[in-house]
Amino acid sequence: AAIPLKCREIWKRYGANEFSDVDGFESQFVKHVETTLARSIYNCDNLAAYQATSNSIRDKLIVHWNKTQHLHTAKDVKRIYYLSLEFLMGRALDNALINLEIRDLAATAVDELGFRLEDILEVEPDAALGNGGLGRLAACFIDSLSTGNYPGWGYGLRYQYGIFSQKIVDGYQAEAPDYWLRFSNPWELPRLEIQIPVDFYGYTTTVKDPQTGKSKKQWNGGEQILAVAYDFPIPGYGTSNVNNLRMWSSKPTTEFDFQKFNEGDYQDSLAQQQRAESITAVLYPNDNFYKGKELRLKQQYFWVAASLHDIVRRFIKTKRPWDQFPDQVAIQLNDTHPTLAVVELQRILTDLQGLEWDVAWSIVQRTFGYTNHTVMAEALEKWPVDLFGTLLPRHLEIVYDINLAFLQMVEKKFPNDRGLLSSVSVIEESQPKNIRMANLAIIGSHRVNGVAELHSQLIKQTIFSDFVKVYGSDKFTNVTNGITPRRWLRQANPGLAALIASKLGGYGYLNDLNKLKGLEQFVEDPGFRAEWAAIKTANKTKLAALIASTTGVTVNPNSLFDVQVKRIHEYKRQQLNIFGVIWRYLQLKATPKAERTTKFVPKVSIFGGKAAPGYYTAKTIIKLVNSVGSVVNSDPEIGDLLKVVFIPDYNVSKAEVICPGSDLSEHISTAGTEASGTSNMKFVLNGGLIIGTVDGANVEITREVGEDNIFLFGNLAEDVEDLRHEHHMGRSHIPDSLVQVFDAISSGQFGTPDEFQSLLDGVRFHGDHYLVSDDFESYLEAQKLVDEEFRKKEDWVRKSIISVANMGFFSSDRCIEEYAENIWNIEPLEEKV
Ligand code: F58
Repeated sequence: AAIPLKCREIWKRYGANEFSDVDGFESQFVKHVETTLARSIYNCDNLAAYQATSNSIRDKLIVHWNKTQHLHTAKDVKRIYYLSLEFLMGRALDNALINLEIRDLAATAVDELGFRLEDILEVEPDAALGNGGLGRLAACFIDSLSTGNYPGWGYGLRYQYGIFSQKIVDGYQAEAPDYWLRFSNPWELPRLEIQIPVDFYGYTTTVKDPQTGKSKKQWNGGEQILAVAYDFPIPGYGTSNVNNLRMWSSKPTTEFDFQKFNEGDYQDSLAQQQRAESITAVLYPNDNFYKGKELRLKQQYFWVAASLHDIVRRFIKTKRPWDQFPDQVAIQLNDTHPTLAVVELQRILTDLQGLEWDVAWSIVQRTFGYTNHTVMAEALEKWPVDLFGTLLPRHLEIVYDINLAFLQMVEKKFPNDRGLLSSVSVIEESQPKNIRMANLAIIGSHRVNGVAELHSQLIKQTIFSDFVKVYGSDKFTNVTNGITPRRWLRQANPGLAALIASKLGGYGYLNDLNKLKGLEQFVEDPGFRAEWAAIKTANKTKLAALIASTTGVTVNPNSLFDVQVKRIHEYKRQQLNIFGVIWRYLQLKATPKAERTTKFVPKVSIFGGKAAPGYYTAKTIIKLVNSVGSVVNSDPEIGDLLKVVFIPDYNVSKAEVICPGSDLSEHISTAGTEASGTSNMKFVLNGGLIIGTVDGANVEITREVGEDNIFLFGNLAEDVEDLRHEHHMGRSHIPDSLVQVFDAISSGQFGTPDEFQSLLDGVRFHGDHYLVSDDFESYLEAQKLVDEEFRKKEDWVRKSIISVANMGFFSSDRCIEEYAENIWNIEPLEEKV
């Protein structure tokens, strides 16, 4: 209000203008090449062209970003904050062009400037700040938050090194660092002025509050590190709404240890400073496995403290009373990684803002929601009490107080049930004692959700059953995962997206995915089916090129492309797949040449995925796949009938090529172990069929696409426990087919058998925990059916079309609507342009 009119006018006149046509883009591009990059027409390579393009698009995003943020503040709306330690974003440029609906414009412009958009897009490194499904889900969710016009922010860590890049050396996985920030990153806005101090270590004291005269606890931190904000604008599709993803980077404080300095220990005091930066240096590369490392706990608190500070500061600006906090703020915990936020908010409200314990606790519970992503015990986070208490002494006291109040409530409701108390307690009374983060997350949230129907049922029946007793089952709910159709259809598969658009009257289906249903009416149109099939063949040709360039193996795009790409894990059972491949190879060899083509469909078996660097068995599986590949691919008798490849360094941008190029994809986890899976959705949305177990979201995919359009096999989740018991009782039965496979491996047919022995022994002698032997025959049967169905080309295409037509449910837009309505209680707010 204090700004003079004249001044305002000038600002308005020159206020950021965004380009809206080819000329406008070109002028921005040239400006960025010449000034931002200090280059010229004579030395503008693809990298410079990528950077100039991205900077031009970024400028446009910033204009929208500012308007959106201003609108949200002006309307004083409730915001959702999505806390995720991983955001597996992949590339940003193509996605921004699509969401802003300026892809054609940009393609024309860069062409006129002497470049090809395809080449420019390939220069961008993936932002691979995640391990797998959990991190990619977070990325899909923020896309949908923006698209749905929800006022929402993501909070994460800006790791300098993302998930390692995978090399295959002599058939083995080798890890190389992923320094994705090698060139400056045009998609982030450094907010170097936003620096939040985060304390660690130290001790607590009891002090007298000068205002109330009451005594209260105080944390005297021992080490301070700064959190610096980097903002990533997230554009929605079909809206000018641009949300924010704020990523924290650690920096040393400017003060350093003068005592040390004075003692002449300048080097040491600097070294200590540099250690501050290590907090956000690297993403932990474990998937579905928990390891209690101090640096990991430091990462978690650093991120949580900075994010909550930011959220609370924003709330304080609204000048509302504290009890309205949950009306303005919803915080979703993506797994237990941010559970310290529960404790931190309670600390802020009581220690720093002086609220009564119970008042504060009610605010905390109404604010948080917790999403669980696994039932596997080895993936549940626990922190040793000592480690926790040393790093966060005040938080440990608060955890004990939270737990005490909770246990008193339980004791009152269920007197003398010691078993119940010890199972729901936040403290595991083990040696050493542990803090169970899932228990804390449940107690601190008003809602807990699983990520697919079966999974949400299972957590209620198994790991959280005692909490259902305590709270009743209404606290537990389901939100089945989804994926963004912008990236996973329009961006990954422009051909199919365009064909669909031509039938459904444009691209409106991309943010209203149930419209896909309209495709069903074209199933009996032979011309449409031919176009559909031609697009699949083109995508397979593209995948074949990726296979050739990364593995050196030439594959025939007319073969059945059978794909399993995901993190390598025993529960996901890549071993079942490769054993099946070996069986197929043995069968082929045993079949007279003349009969081979009538009995077997030519097939390419495609694998990809990273193993956690310390996961020996997973690494052995990779080696086995490569060993089988070397034998099979060079067997002159086999030719195109079977090829086996392992695509190195599977990541988001490779997935964008692989998903559209598959005929069949494998989602074959032991029933009850895969919480949801999301690549299953990506493959079907791109016209592939699934071979899978009755697990995770496969169940709902089957319901939507129909049983005839999916190849299900294997034992059910409800039988897993009994089957495992049988193995433990020594009553394992290895089917003859699997015995033959094991014999072939043991005979050295695929290289030195020693290194695979432990893999075979796991099935034969160590309880076959993942039930490979129990499901093997059923898997082979299902694969046989696949062969038969694939021969009926027209029917296969029909299945593909009907499946895609029924995938509307799996849009992440639908997930976000469900979270918004059932958990966050938040409304969309669309900016009127
Ligand atoms: C995955 N979890 C589930 N965890 O395995 C998958 O079924 C589900 O579809 C997906 O979440 C999304 O809900 C997963 O990816 C991790 O990678 C964690 C990383 C940090 C350590 C613990 C595992």
